[in-house]
Amino acid sequence: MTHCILLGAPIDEGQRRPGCLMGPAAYRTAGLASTMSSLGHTVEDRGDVTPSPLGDETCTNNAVHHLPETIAWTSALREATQSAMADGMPIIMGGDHSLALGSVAGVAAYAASVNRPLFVIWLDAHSDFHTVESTTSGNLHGTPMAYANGRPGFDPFPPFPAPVPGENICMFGIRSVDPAEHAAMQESDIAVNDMRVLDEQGIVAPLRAFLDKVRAANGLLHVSLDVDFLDPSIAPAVGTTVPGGTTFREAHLVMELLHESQLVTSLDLVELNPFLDERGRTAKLMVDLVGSLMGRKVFDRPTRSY
Ligand code: B3U
Ligand code: MN
Ligand code: MN
Repeated sequence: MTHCILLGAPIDEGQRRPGCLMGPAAYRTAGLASTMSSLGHTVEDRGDVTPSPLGDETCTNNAVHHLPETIAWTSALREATQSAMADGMPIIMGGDHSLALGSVAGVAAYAASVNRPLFVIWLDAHSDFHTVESTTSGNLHGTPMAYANGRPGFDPFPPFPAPVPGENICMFGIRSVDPAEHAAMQESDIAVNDMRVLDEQGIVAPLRAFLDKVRAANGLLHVSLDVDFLDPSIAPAVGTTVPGGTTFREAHLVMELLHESQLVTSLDLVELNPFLDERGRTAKLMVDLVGSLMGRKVFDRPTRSY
């Protein structure tokens, strides 16, 4: 039984397509809380986080937009996530992926305070490995993984509390990487499981290998689930659709394996844009995936010893 703490992060400013700010309401409407309580968990909805007061930060990259707003969200979410970690499993309902600048910072600060290493699984079509300096779109939702990894190029932001080393980061579903991200990732130890890897090896082997590492290190595990990890044919409610994403069955399998591992300690749900949805189907699919992550299954399987 897990104590699940819902935090709403109605953020739109990390990209240019309005609508992600309706995400938390859509998750509540689609029954996220009742899904978890029906699986025997306790649920506490702490409502929507309020951004910290706006600063006047600037940067030299003219493409970047909503920098002070994003920094204000980052500091509020960092605090809210760090304190939720002490009480249970935070589930941050976005909101675009810029919310992970704050959520992962909060989890990292907590991990450092309890002296445990942090591991991150990034489920996304994109690597989100830009810095404030390298982004050409100026959309800061393309930067949180680089911030968490401690890359330079985030001067206007508070320093990341305890950077996550590349070998503690594992990405799945990747199929859209910009040249600057590509160059930086070549230099890092991040396990990048792009769609080619998933097509060739399946999702199970690389995921189990990473979970084995987390378990061996007694790590905390943060999962960041971007709607565009999924194929747009099953999850249309996202601003940046990229064809060739994971299937319904692959996505549920990832969630089931994550549940079986009992390692996940925090979760982001990001990039849902309910304005682009078809009768709530993407919101419902995301809630169903959380159901699998939290233990919904048809039959019990013998527990795998890691
Ligand atoms: N890498 C591109 C595209 C992108 C990143 N994240 C999303 N899209 N959702 C950029 O704008 O940084
Ligand atoms: Mn993303
Ligand atoms: Mn994405």
